[in-house]
Amino acid sequence: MPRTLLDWLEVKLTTNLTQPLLNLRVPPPRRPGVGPVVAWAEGPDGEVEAACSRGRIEIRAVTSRIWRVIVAGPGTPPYRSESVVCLETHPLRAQAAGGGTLRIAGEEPGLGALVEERTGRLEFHFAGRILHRDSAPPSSRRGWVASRKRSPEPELYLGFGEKTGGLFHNGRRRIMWNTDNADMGRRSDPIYQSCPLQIAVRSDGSAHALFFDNPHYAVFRVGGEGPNPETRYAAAGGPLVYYVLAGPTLPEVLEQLTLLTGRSPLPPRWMLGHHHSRWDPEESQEKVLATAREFRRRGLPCDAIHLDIGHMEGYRCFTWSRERFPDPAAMVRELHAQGFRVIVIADPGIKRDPDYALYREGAARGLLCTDRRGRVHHSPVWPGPAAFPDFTLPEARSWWGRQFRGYAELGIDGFWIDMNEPSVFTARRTVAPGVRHRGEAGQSGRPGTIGHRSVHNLYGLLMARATREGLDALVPEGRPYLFTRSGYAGIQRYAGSWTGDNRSSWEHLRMSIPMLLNLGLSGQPLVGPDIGGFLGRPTPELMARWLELGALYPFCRNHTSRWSLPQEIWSFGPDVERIGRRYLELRSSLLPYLYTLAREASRRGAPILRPLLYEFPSDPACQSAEIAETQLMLGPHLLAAPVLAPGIATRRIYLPAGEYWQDWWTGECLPGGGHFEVEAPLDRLPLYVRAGAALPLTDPSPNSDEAAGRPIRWRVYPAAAISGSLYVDDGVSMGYQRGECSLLGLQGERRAAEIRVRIEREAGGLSPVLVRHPGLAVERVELSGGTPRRVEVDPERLPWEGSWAG
Ligand code: MIG
Repeated sequence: MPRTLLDWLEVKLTTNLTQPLLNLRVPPPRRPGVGPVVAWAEGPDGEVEAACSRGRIEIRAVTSRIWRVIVAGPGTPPYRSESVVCLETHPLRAQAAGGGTLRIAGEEPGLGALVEERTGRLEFHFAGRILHRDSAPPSSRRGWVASRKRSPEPELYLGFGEKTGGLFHNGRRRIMWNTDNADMGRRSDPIYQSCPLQIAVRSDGSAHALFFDNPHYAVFRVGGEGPNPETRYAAAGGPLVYYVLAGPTLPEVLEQLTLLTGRSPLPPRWMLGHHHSRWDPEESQEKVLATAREFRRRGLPCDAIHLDIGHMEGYRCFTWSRERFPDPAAMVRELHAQGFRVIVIADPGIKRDPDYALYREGAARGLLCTDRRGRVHHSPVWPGPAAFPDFTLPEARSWWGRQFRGYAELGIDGFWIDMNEPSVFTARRTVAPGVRHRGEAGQSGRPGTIGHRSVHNLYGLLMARATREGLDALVPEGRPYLFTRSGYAGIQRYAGSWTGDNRSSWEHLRMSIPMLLNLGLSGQPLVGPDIGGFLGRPTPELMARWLELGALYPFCRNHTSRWSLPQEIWSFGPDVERIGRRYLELRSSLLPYLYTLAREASRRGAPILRPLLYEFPSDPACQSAEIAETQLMLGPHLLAAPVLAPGIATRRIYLPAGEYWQDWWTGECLPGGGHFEVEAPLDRLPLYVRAGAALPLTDPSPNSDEAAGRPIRWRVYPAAAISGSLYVDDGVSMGYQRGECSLLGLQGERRAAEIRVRIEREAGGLSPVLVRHPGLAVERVELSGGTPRRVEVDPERLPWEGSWAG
């Protein structure tokens, strides 16, 4: 058999067969419930505590609309979270309600719970409707914990972080076990990240969610499509903990989730530009510089160049190959001079090599994961046998964080952390369950006593935390960018994500939409897959379509594997290059809008890419899978309906109700609330602006720094009500935290033949009009589809007022 075929078979067998079997854990069919309530009381922090015959139930209001339930049984350890950062408590009251139930109420009228005293089963209701009720008593004991909940109404289920397949999880099994699935497809589960978050959306568009905060291996049997869907959840360790996020709208669910698990900090503006990457077996300084020069020579927008593991000396992290990267400082200088930022990869596997200082130090100081007997554990990865930092240990985290000093001194601008499931080259694809971690002081009685299984799903999150904290200490006044492959709920506090090793196929192009939408709904706004696909070679047609959609990904990076051919935009011929240029320029001109969206995500948790139902919750068409999975909103104003199959020149699209939608390319206005067959030749991404939008735009530039030096045009799409916002700051420093920023709101209305707009400062200390700093100036407000006859704007004063008489 040819070698490549053998390799392929091996990957298939280990990832699709052996790996799931070796990691599989099957919840027992039934476990005894927590037992009848024997006593209850209101606790000192306003929580309600019910003592049951086999454990206890604690209910606490974190905010008036976020309630936490802990069911602790015999032998379950205390609850501790790496994910939740909000520790407020609001008072709850308990009251016997007759019929053997206990009624629990808090500050939010209409949100409450009933406890069935005979069984400990809970029912939650909000605004006169039942959210869910336990269909079996909650169970929490040593070993597995379990919960079953039924909804009285049909629901669509979203969330669960990074998953392949479709947007809705109804009827699916969802496994929480971070896995380097080297050959993922529509049905692969689990993959790199875990997020035990189930969002429910009802037919009227109302939304609520359950977040089961538990990093153990867990299985969801997600409720199906019937009238009373039941979701079964079980995790291989306790206690049973879940948060009820009451909504009642999707934006509020996101606000609640990200209040709880934290928000993605404002990225540097250049992060929103176009990134280029390649895992090149012959990666070298010369090749990197040649690629960068080619981008500039061709005038294609590009903001960042990424270095993969080929830059290291024998895959030793934090080293440079002397032969291939003889002068990294000179390389970084030249890249910076050409307007590129530089991103470098880091892997957790530390080569077993007594001459490698990092390994020696990690081993000597006890900062590496061990086996049961306390000896350093090794598993094979790229450098051969390697050891793994014990990121559960605070000293190991700060040690790891300090390793980035050399990169920081060179001026490296960002980092990607990979292989942090952790992924190893054995049939199990991760380190053995016998591997031990030490944890925070006091977390385990003795050092080295936390089994890997209890922290496996946290390894990527903790590596991201270590890296983020290290970078923040090394570059306190900057915003070094970090993104990760593995993660757990809350990862957005430390890092953005890319979605791992996809394929150059139409299926993966299509799958990227629901994947990114669900990541966004799980609290992660800054996400993107490898544009063009990591494994395999896209046809020119697929590459063109991917560049069109990719221009709207929050994280826009072209990346490919060592087994693929070069995937630079120009390597597919002049047609693809022309199309690539057009869409990268589109992205570049949208930068003020994208940056405003990233700022909104950092404040309220709102995703950048949104399913249509986020913006149009009560439009039933937006809940149909076909529309919800193949169309998307970029923020509140732009709707795209990308082409996701070969050989297509027109596509059927749905435009939700609204005054009109304006075609980005032709300016034609289509009425809202209907299906249309629209032109979609190879160079056309169907893209529409919502009536009433005020879209901040700029002229396309080779990189975002230059774009930021250009004036902003605020384009108004007239409608009865007009609104938009614009956030500006210097894009790179932490000055925005001291008020060196400006958030402007544009409001307007159309009355008869006149359109009036008014711009006001909503936050921040800078007036972008008065401070004529490049990139902070709004040059003009323009009207889409016409030239105003009269514009009354006083550019020297805020608020602005302008009007068009037409
Ligand atoms: O085992 O660093 O997903 O983006 O190029 C492969 C080499 C290791 C996997 C990442 C991919 C990266 C590659 N890495």
